[in-house]
Amino acid sequence: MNATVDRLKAIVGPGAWVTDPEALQPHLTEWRGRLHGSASVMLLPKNTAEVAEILRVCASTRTAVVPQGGNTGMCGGAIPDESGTQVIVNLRRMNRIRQVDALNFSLVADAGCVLADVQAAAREVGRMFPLSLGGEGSCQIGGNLATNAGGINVLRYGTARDLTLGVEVVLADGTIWDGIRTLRKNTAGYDLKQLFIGSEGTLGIITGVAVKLFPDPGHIRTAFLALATAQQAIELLAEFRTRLPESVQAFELISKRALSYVARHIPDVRLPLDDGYPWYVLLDVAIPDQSDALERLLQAAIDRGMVTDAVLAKNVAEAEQLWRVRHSISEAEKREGRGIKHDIAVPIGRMPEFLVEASRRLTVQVPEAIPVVFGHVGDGNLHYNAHLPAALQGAEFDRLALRVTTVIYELVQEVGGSISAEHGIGVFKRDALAQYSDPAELQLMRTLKQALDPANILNPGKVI
Ligand code: FAD
Ligand code: 2HG
Ligand code: ZN
Repeated sequence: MNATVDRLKAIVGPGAWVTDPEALQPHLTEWRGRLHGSASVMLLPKNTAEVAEILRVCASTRTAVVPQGGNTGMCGGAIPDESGTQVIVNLRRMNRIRQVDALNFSLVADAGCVLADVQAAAREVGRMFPLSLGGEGSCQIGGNLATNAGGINVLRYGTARDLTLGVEVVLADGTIWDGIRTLRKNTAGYDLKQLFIGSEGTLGIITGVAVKLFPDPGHIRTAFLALATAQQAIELLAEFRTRLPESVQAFELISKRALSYVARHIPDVRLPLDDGYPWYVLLDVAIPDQSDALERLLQAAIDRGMVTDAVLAKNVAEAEQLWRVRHSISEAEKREGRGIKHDIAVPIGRMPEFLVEASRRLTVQVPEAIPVVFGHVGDGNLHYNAHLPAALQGAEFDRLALRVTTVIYELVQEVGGSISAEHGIGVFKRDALAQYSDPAELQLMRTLKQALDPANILNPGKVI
């Protein structure tokens, strides 16, 4: 092992590897501290050729590699196992914007570019890169593609998969596949980029990306609403989408408990409305500055009893304050204690029924569970998280947590949903994927893994 590590260090050169335990520490655990691994070295390659050389050495020595971006992932996919034999390849030094083409509405970048920097590069040429999520100041565009990230603007612009035009990938044997294309149409054979998007580092290391840009949507109006039922939120969404076609960019659902956790744990965030209402919606609509269409729609909804109370941001600073509330939920939940996360997708029309039935079953089957629900309701994506009383620890916690998860995932199956909408599988959901997938689907995934990584050196133990 030591000889291999020496060879790998020599590839990246002095200053571009980490073995010091203290410096390694943040890279050996995920942000909630739920998983702790060990690694012989973390390598920080500066270009694709170095990544290829690293994988050639790892393939010949059968050394396992864990690709790592900003380490903001939710499923433990970027964390090495406990053996101490795995090597982390962190892409953070590969942070060059390679090309921005305003006329072609495209951008090409190294995979290690931070998402916020990609957004900024697009803005500089009057364009917009719409992928946006709470971790955007730390996560990398390569990590976003590797997890097929979603976030708040999927409703209008799609997921990372929809936003990708091409990828550059280093394969398990060190071969570089230059799949960087900035074309809107390309039917020359299989669409190979799709294999790597959402593969969480198990099929190749993404070293470069080509993504779609969009026209600047112009003026965005942001509103925070209180509602009596989730059903009203779904109906309101359909109405807004019909009355303001192609304008609704974000439509987030927040439960009373999620909001109350923010109030309890995030001191510098001010709640726009009292936290006593059952449900809240936070929405972004792209409409011209002088238009009062949003006000009129909201007033009509209030008059019909669809919306109980509403706050409209008067300027960008107020809109940012409203979004801070939403983006603080994960941190607030973390401070509340150990949560049980379920990042599920359900058909939007069945969401109200899902919410009522999930709550009913949990009350009967695991009365200790405290649901903390929020999510990107416009995409049918709920974060149906749950907490258990703090007194429950160890095996007792694990037993009840499994029961909660089983209740939720079984219902997800029944309504034709998915156990992972946008966070991926990693290690946390690997067993659930095996349990809830169609056997043919799983076998196809194994066949792909075997074909692309026969020695199983790419992020072993993750996804399948
Ligand atoms: P990492 O966490 O480093 O890695 C994630 C996985 O991708 C791992 O399996 C890793 O091995 C693999 N990987 C990373 N880089 C590469 C690469 N270059 N090539 C191959 N494999 C690679 N996600 C959403 O979808 N929507 C949200 O709204 C959202 N909100 C979030 C809010 C907060 C506060 C946080 C902390 C996270 C949030 N996330 C959200 C999670 C999201 O999936 C990640 O933030 C992001 O997409 C992962 O990027 P990363 O660079 O941090 O990847
Ligand atoms: C979000 O939408 C993220 O804020 C995180 O996807 C969800 O913490 C979660 O469960
Ligand atoms: Zn989310």
